[in-house]
Amino acid sequence: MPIPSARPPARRSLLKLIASAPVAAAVPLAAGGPAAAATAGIVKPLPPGLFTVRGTNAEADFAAFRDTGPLTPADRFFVRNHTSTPVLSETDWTLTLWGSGLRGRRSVDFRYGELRSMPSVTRTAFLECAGNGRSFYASQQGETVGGTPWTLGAIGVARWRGVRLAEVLRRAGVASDAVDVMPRGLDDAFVSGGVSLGRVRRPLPLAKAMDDVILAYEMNGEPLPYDHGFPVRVVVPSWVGIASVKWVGDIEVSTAPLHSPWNTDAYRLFGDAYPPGGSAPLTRQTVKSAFELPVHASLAAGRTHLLTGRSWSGAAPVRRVEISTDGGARWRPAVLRDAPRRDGWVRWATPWRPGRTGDTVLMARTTDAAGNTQPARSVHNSQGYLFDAVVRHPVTVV
Ligand SMILES: Nc1nc2c(c(=O)[nH]1)N[C@H]1C(S)=C(S)[C@@H](COP(=O)(O)O)O[C@H]1N2
Ligand SMILES: [Mo]
Repeated sequence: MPIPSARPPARRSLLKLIASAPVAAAVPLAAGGPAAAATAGIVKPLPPGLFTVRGTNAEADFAAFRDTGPLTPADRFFVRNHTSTPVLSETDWTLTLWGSGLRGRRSVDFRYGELRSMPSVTRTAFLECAGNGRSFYASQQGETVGGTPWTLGAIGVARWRGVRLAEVLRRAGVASDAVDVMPRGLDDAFVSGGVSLGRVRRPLPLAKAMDDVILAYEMNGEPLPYDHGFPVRVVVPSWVGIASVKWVGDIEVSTAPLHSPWNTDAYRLFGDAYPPGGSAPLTRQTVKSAFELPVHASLAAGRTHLLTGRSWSGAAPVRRVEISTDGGARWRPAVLRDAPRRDGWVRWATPWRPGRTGDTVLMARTTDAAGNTQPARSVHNSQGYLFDAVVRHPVTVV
């Protein structure tokens, strides 16, 4: 079997080897076990009740968040992989900072142990794919968009611990005229339409890098799982998930603006409402809400049900959540069960006692403290990013 010569064994994904083995040699395993995971290039089990596999990615089942607390357990956290999860070793790992934006242009290496011994920060923040909710452009607005057709499960909230990127940049000798940094992952190069775009990398303005960005080595008090970036990933609070580069191996620091396919052709808004070259590169996530209830759930008439869900926004803490149980004719406030926080989500609830049997549509509409309210319709963009409209959640009263 061909083994990529540029990669030492520690960097090679075991799963890729399994995935590329002849079918006849595959050992049958129960659904959700390693065999199911290997199909998607994801290490952790993906039980069907908790995940939907979408190509190389796994969407979390939002209804199943009902029995989780404010943090999303790592085994329930969505996975978005451009290729597949590399199984890396922390002892072989090095982070290299390099580029014109370092004083003297000399590159500086950091080992895992060095990062671990530096002052740490801990911060709770959601991580959400820019394409979360993308499928509703088609199903709800009748519009064509490209990309993974996520429903609302491409989000999770974790408590990240690591080192401030600002601290690492400072120790590496960031120059006063540096403007951009570009972290790059150690996963395989991403090939799109037969063309290699290179390894996943996305520029970040120095101002954001120096603000609240973390080089995280822990998720919810445990070392990062392989699928979420072990040994170290970038976490860029409130921004589109692509900014939070997993398995980071090097960071270019530059005195000139940086570009990659992930801030030029992708992760900008293109379409009738946008300039020909597209919008500026995406930064913050938009405002959203989701019910913790299966789509097309059956609910008994004449009984009181506790409808629950979660709301979040990349712009500001959540201020208000309104619920409609009649397809948007009337709205009432939901009770917020968490103190709204920046970069987090709030759990909410409202009792509902349906009278009449038949189909109806539940809706949740969130407003954040910056005054952003979920609109009835999202403005179309060809890659289906940043869906923010109120989602129609069909249920049947029986
Ligand atoms: N190296 C690398 N980093 C990456 C990606 C990737 O494929 N490779 N995917 C990005 C995207 S698009 C998202 S939404 C998040 C997903 O993080 P998660 O898989 O830990 O949920 O990681 C980002 N970082
Ligand atoms: Mo993403």
